[in-house]
Amino acid sequence: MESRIEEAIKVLKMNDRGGYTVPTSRLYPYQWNWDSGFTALGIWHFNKWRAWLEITALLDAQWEDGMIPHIVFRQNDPDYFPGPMIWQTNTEPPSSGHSQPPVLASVILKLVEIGSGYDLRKAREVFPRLMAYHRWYASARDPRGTGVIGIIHPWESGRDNCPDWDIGMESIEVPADLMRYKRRDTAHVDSNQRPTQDQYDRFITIIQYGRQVGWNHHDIHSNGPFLMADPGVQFIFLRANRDLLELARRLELTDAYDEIQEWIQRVEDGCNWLWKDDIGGYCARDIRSGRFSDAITNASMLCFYGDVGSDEQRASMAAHCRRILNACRYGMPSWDPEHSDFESRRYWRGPVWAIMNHMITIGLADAGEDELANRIQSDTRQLVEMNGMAEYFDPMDGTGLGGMDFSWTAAIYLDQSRDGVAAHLQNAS
Ligand code: 9WN
Repeated sequence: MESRIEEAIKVLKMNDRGGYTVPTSRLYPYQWNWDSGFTALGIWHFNKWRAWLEITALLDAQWEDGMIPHIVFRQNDPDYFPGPMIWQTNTEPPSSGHSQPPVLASVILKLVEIGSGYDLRKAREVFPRLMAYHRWYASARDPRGTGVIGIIHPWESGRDNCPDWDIGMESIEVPADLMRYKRRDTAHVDSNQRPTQDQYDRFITIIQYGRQVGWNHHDIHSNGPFLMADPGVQFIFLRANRDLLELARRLELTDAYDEIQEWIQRVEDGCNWLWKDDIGGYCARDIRSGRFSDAITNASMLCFYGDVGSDEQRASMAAHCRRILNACRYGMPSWDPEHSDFESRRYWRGPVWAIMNHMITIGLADAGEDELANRIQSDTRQLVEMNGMAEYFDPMDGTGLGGMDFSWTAAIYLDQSRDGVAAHLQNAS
């Protein structure tokens, strides 16, 4: 029988479209930003130059202002909605109009840490692009320098239909002249596992607004239909800045230190704005109204990855982690299973995601929370070993859900099994 390692390598090769990797065929037929970051990490274990090609292909789509878009459309594919004609960003290559969680610097630092001179050389080549990307995040997503990063579309969080966004989504008025459109996702995946129609209308309303203002990000931040603080993007950006600083040190790029240190300080200071006292944890928050979401998610749990909080705050988050893990069979669910809005199979409203587990595990291990880190790492492994490379998993019974043969799940599995991959490649040669 084919081992899961062989299967994971096969999935990544199968999803290779010649220089970039799709998350899975049909459902997601383009290159996605954070998917490609994690995917490069997995590919690296069996093909180093191809892993770097994944990264440079993504960077090839970087906008002049530094933004790395969330989707790069290298061809038109009728299987996905909304495609390039809907976004109308007028970029080469065509791309969507906002970004995604900025994981790239952290992935690149990892490749440098486990790699060789080749990786260091490639990292040097892309370093200015990473600086431009972080500069864009720090200005376009926090133009007033508050330290709180605002996302302008739930898709920018990568956690599309999480209840975190319900407050921000409620206040979006769907215009009478909303473009007519036909969804494609529900033709590939059971609609019970996907966002609802009402949510889609609001997703498209934000895109229509972006188009109307020519994707002017300062306008969208000030006046757009949606602006929320996401613990996920906040902590991932903070971690990415810390990792970028470490990368600058390894590359001896001293000129970059001050600017990166400023970003770190500001974003670190901003994190407390996401602390909700009565929950005793970090929650998403609407930037304009100040209203909080009211549950702990897998993104809240990235506080350790961002390395934030007082001793009391950390203790409270670790206690939430323990409680949530006790409430489900496989952690870390994307929404608190003890909250009434929990849905174990609906996308980001409950299911477990391997990439989130990967970052949560790193953070918990860094914080010395080894027991929690081990539990989550072992759950991720078990889920893949039992049910293969699914897009996401039911935290109650482990069922694999969404798209199958999914690149980032395969990539995280390979990264977790790196010794096994090396042995496998040796046997195969
Ligand atoms: C919209 C590709 C992407 C992931 C996101 C995930 C989902 C897209 C969609 O798929 O989002 O970007 O159409 O549902 O939520 O995190 O990057 O895998």
